[in-house]
Amino acid sequence: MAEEKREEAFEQRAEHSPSSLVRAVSSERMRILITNDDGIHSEGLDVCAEIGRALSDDVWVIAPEFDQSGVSHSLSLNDPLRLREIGERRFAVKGTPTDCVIMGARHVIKDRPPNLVLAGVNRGRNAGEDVIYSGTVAGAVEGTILGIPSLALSQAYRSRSGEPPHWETAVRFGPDIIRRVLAAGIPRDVLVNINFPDCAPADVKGVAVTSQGRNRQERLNIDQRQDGRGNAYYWIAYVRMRAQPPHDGSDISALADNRIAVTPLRLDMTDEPFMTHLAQLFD
Ligand SMILES: [Mn+2]
Repeated sequence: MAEEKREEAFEQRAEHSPSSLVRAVSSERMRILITNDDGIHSEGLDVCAEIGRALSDDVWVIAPEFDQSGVSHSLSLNDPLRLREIGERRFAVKGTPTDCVIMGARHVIKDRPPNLVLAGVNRGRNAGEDVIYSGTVAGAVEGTILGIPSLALSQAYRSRSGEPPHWETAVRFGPDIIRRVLAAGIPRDVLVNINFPDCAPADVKGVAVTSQGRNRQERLNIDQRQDGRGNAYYWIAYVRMRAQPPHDGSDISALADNRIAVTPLRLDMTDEPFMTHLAQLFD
């Protein structure tokens, strides 16, 4: 779809039902809930809080006790949630990112619920199908389900490089991008997934608004090993592939070009063309 057409469709939708546009309140009154999936002790969580404090002085951190990467949208139904107050406006929850957002909005700060949820900054990108597995994206999804404007933030990096992630890239560009997105307004039932490229701030080539790309699933692999008694055990592993992704306007291709990828994602996963096609089968 041409850019103008898309803009028109967006405006029509906004006009049609004004309530479909969620607008965040002015920054001095903005209450921000920060969560992540890497856990309460992760560096990226502090980076996210720093981004939050650039936007408002009312920042609450509620994050999982332990690393929850890959838990996706898990909800703890069979185990109790334990809440531990660590400091001023800072809590750890023995639970998932989804649990944390619900605990925040419906318990810890329910008297004045957050008007922005920031999830991250994840250690590693969440692009393509990563968003399906990601606990970081799930935190933003949960905020969106609760009607709160929500963004997921991830810092791409090569885990085997031995170099730490370029957190300074997220810190440098995060606040301005979030401010602009909030000023435009995020439609209801939509969240924004932001990925920062694996490079220093000076090497960032700009911001790209992107679609959700496709990872190469051949990368997924089972790594079989042997324990001390000769019994097999397994790790889910990713095989490294160096191929350059195609220039397809996706989050993955933007990151390969050192651009920041900003991807709007919908809660509604219905495939409308196929829905129409299926309906004809059952007429
Ligand atoms: Mn993670």
